[in-house]
Amino acid sequence: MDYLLTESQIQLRDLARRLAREKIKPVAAQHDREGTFPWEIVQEYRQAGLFSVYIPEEFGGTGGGVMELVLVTEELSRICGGISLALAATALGTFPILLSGNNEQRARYLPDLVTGNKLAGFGLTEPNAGSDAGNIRTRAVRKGDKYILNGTKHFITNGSVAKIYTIIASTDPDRGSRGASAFIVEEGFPGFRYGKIEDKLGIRASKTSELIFEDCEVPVENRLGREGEGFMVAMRTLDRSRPGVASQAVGIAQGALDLAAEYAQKREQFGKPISSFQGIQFMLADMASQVEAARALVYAVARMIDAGNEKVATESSMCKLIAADTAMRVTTDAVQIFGGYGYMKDYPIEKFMRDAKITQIYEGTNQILRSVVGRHVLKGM
Ligand code: COS
Repeated sequence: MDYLLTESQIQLRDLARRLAREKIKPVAAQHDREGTFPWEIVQEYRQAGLFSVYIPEEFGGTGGGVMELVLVTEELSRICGGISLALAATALGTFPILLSGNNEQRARYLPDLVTGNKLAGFGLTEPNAGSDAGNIRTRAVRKGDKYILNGTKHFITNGSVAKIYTIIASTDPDRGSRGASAFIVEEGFPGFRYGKIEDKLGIRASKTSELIFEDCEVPVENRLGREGEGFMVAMRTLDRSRPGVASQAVGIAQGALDLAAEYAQKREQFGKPISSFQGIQFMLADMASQVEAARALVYAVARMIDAGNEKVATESSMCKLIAADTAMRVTTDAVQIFGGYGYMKDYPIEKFMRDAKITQIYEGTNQILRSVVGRHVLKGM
């Protein structure tokens, strides 16, 4: 489908596509198997300037927006949904600084993020505050010119490989979500350490860890926005990052479709390629149509955000849930087309199904996103 991309968007998409095929494809299976972090690919992202694509020119970026980020994330995820995350999760950790940082904070942190010299992460989730993001227990108590943080964040993408984290902590527990505040925390701040590194079903080339704060000292000037604005910082961030997850899902689905279509033409049964059977053709047709529908919605929402719309929670939730459900369905069907071989680790397709699953879970489970959309629908009535 022709999405009327600009010349520079086409060039960017093609650059990411080439990088993914030439650099990521040869190492994806090994990183997945061994659960290792792809530093050599991060270096490729840096050299290609991919960390800068969604950052405005005034902060050293190339002036693109969410649309550029989704184009790149989709192409990288088409080859490996895990390796794409070093970049996509850095964007998630950078959005709060872009959206809510003051001039001094932006000047201090963005130069290392725009080049990818440092990776970023976003610390909202806790063991008892996942979907119920307003229920965070990590405390931040002001003492003079510092805040003292205590608590544990978990399931943090880029945890242990990022150097800069946006952390949501409560400065006033009595006020619930209105008592949350956001802080920029650097690796190396006293009292901050990493805990458990997770062993995951999919996206195994991405690191996911606990962040532990024990009397962690954070300078007051690292608070993002005012006290009590942390929940809003988190929600505004997620509104802009969910299309990124959606594009990861579209990429994974497209990658699985590519492999299934290729395999169907090679695999022979009953003396013919299985692609000659209508049963398989119908499956491929449904998969391709669903991927295209999801992509169209993701691009529309990305463009809506880039055009400056502030109220995008509903649309951003819609595109993430549609794309993630599409990825799960399409990758499952792709495994089906591979038959028994699809179930074996000797073939690359089962990884796509494992990688797809997380897109229905993180940055808002698809159930939470349905309740965001549902509330909007009911309000309209
Ligand atoms: N943009 C701006 N403001 C928002 C917002 C958004 N997208 N969503 C909520 N808010 C505001 C509300 O307007 C409300 O403000 P007031 O207190 O001034 O009225 C406040 O935030 C609290 O909102 P609400 O009452 O809707 O909060 P709930 O606790 O009921 O839940 C959900 C909100 C469920 C939507 C939120 O907790 C959520 O998104 N959870 C999923 C979190 C998530 O994605 N976790 C994954 C880990 S992060 S990688």
